[in-house]
Amino acid sequence: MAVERTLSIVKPDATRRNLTGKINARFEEAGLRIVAQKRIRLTREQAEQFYIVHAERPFYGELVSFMISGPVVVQVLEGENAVARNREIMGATNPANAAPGTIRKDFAESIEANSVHGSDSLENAATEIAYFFSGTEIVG
Ligand code: RTP
Ligand code: MG
Repeated sequence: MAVERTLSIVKPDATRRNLTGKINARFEEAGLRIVAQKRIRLTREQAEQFYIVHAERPFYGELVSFMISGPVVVQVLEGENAVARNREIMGATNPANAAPGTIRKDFAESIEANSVHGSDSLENAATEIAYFFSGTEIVG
């Protein structure tokens, strides 16, 4: 296994309920290191571009509106097999299908307001990290 970096976003439903620390603890307890982090408000254009692969999906408009409905915390997680490991810690997209002990099972409100985003491949992770962070903002 290789040390990887992945992009994580604590979504507006989670920042609104003050869950950033609890979610970060899940990452750290699982051996992932938060090597960059900032709390921002996405612009509509940023959210549209970030989720552009879903542009044709019926939920795209609602997803963009949700992602700009409050602050998000964008972060870079680093560790062994970080992309897949983070997806395990997050759990399934729909919290009803998420495994016990995952972030989405324990915190998500719905299939849309599901508390966290995580990159789904190493290639997408690199693109998504560069979307939010410059090299000097990431301290491994
Ligand atoms: P993410 O990209 O946020 O890490 O989530 P994911 O891979 O588990 O799910 P994906 O299929 O990429 O969907 C992106 C986000 O869109 C919202 N969604 N809403 N209403 C719906 O049926 C629906 N389906 C997906 C969720 O916020 C999901 O995380
Ligand atoms: Mg996805």
